[in-house]
Amino acid sequence: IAGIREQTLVAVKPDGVQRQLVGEIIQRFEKRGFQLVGLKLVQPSRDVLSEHYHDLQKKPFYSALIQYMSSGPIVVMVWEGCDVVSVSRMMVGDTNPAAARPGTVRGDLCVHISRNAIHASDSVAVAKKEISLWFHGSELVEWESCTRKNNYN
Ligand code: DGI
Repeated sequence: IAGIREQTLVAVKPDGVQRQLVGEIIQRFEKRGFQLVGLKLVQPSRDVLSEHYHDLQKKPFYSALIQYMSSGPIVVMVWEGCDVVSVSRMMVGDTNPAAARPGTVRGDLCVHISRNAIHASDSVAVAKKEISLWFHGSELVEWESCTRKNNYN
């Protein structure tokens, strides 16, 4: 079986929650065949957000980004499956929704880079860091999917 089983962090951003896209986004990951192992609705603190977006600190849009990301609840999730990190990035689409292909979350559901609805970790190493930033180990659930043997998810 090709592909390495990985975990990644996916978040529905405040605009996605406000626009009632949580169900649609979860459904895309479920239907693709990934397994949900962590899920919660949180009002993110600026401290956690500044850690999460540490690498963007010097960008001109940084303070607006933190302002927007702390403007309301977000849904954070951990998804598991073969190559889930790179496949999630493909499913999410280009950072700028105007450049995101139809069929991707951003290409189907948003229009502006400052309100792009969803986050997904961009590498396996970053995914590990982001999962431990947003979740306690005890919040992740190991469970056996009854479909797994059949569709290799
Ligand atoms: O991993 P991504 O979310 O696709 O992109 P990223 O890690 O480069 O940037 C994180 C978020 O910062 C992105 O989802 C939206 C915001 N952002 C990135 N570039 C710009 C931006 N926001 C504005 N307003 N302008 C930008 O050029």
